Amino acid sequence: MCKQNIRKSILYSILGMLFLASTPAFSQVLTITNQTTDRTMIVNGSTIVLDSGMTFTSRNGSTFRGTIDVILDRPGGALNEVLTCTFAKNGFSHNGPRNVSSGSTASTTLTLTFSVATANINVQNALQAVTYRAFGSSINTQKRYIWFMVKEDPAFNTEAYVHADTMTHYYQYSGSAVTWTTAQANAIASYYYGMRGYLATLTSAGETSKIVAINNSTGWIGGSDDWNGASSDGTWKWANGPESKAANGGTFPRSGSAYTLDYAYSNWGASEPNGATAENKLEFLGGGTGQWNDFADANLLGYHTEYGGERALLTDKNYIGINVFGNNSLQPAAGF
Ligand SMILES: [Ca+2]
Ligand SMILES: [Ca+2]
Ligand SMILES: [Ca+2]
Repeated sequence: MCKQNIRKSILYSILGMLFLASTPAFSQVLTITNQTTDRTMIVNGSTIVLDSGMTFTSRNGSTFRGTIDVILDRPGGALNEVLTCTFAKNGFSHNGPRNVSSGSTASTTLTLTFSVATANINVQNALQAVTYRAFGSSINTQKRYIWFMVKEDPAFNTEAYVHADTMTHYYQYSGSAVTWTTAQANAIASYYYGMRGYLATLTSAGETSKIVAINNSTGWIGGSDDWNGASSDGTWKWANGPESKAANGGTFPRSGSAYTLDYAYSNWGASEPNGATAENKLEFLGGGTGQWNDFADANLLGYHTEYGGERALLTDKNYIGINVFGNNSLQPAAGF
């Protein structure tokens, strides 16, 4: 190796190390201290702060740009409810107060917008200043759920990808070698930024390029053609994620001609799929252009998890619960 090539290879190793060092871990960025203890709202009583202990750390560890949705799920009833935020700072805005009128079962979203790179402490202060109040003439004690979904501006975070649904999606690779079925169970059991995980669903060349750029490793993704046993062989669907809820269950090429396609995009390798009923799960082939292979479920591979388009589940406890009580009757006695 000549001197120049040695220098080059050292440079590449340093760049490689920098790249690895700059890939943030998928630790939760937003913690809710009140997530295991439901809050209490006395109808017509004082406004409550949702969580004065909430913490926030962005993926880069110091600053954040983007939006955070605070979503109130409402069971209806004769109450008016308001979400808003009392924090103010240049570069920060929100669409509050968000009012839900009496009788409506619609959920409502307070969106906190950080239009410039903002120090994490200010984002945290804004989250700690989100308030809730219920008022009206009657009581609906069904629990309210307030969810948080963080959407980083993709121009600020090159890892994020703006999906066709206009949401920012994130992709995480796990190197632990498991079957497709285990990989899917693991993906669905994970959540991030308030979003449910699922085995990646790749519906455009742009989305494929994003995974290739982030982590071009061989692994399971979310397609399957045995969703109805052997009788569905040859008809491929996205088996999880928002795509699986499309009109035809998430069909993509090559699917049988009897099926209408939900998604036009596919990225099969040459002569794939070739496994008939012996290969019914979708493998992303690393190191190249992200082509696909149909492969048997029992093969042990890493897997690509995607987050975006689906909210975290109740079991994730990624919410604040609020119990609404009447002024005199249903609230717990002092000391409880
Ligand atoms: Ca996707
Ligand atoms: Ca098959
Ligand atoms: Ca194959």
